[in-house]
Amino acid sequence: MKKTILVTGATSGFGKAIAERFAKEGFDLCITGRRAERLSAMKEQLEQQYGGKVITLNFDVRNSEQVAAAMNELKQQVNSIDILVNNAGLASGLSTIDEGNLDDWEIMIDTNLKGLLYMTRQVAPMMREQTSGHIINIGSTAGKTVYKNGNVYCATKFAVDALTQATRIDMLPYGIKVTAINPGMAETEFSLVRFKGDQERAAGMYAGVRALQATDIADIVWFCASQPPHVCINDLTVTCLTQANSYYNIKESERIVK
Ligand code: NDP
Ligand code: 8X3
Repeated sequence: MKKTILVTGATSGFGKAIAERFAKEGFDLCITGRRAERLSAMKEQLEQQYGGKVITLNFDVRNSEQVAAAMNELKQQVNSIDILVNNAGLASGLSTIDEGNLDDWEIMIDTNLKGLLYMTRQVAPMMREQTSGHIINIGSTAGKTVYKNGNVYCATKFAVDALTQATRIDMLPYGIKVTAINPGMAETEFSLVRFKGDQERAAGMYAGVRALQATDIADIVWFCASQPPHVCINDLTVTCLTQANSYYNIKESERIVK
């Protein structure tokens, strides 16, 4: 029987690349996001290209009622959810704690932390009933090492790390795998969102750097999901070659090459 993967935040970046990768591997997909037109375009393209079923669910992960309604709708359409990728997330702004914007803080906490919780709360009982499944949380190097001005974003990703560990313990009796993938700097719409549409500032983040690409992360998610049944990758941190952690990184031109 075909397997189903549910990917949150599939309209862009990692989520989109993960959805495409798993469609190619023969999975049925459930893809979510707020931008409905992008979801529809992906459904049309991926169903045509790979032949699997693509269900689109258009909701905001910050809204627990919308999450519950969407998951109830999904339960009518699929027999099981084999993999949940909690990917939807964002950084909003970059400033010191004393000058932080409260709206930015709410958005990041509500999306990265509460959104992930709402999704997990809906899907984990289904996986418990199945006594199988895999929850993959997209954390960050920002959840391993804090950096200047990253305060609240880092805190949400430290929380993702803690919740991944806790969920793994809670799901242990049911044969459910729980994995965190923690990418470093990657070229997606992330910086455009963080800097609220400032294209020049966003592009500056990746200037002179060969940053991770969304497809790199999709390959890693596939690697984690395609291990034998007895193997669970707990935690995987990945950066581009010129980044040591979320604090130390150099430009490509600073790399010593012979
Ligand atoms: P993108 O901005 O390219 O993608 C973010 C996705 O999240 C979009 O599909 C967006 O969909 C969705 N999303 C955001 N807010 C909501 C919401 N309230 N409800 C539903 N969906 C939402 O960024 P990335 O692909 O880079 O980010 C994906 C994840 O990876 C995030 O959790 C991010 O923190 C993490 N990450 C990113 C890194 C990077 O450098 N790029 C590095 C490490 C981790 P829509 O707007 O349509 O709702
Ligand atoms: C995204 C990577 O370094 O901008 O999580 O926080 S970073």
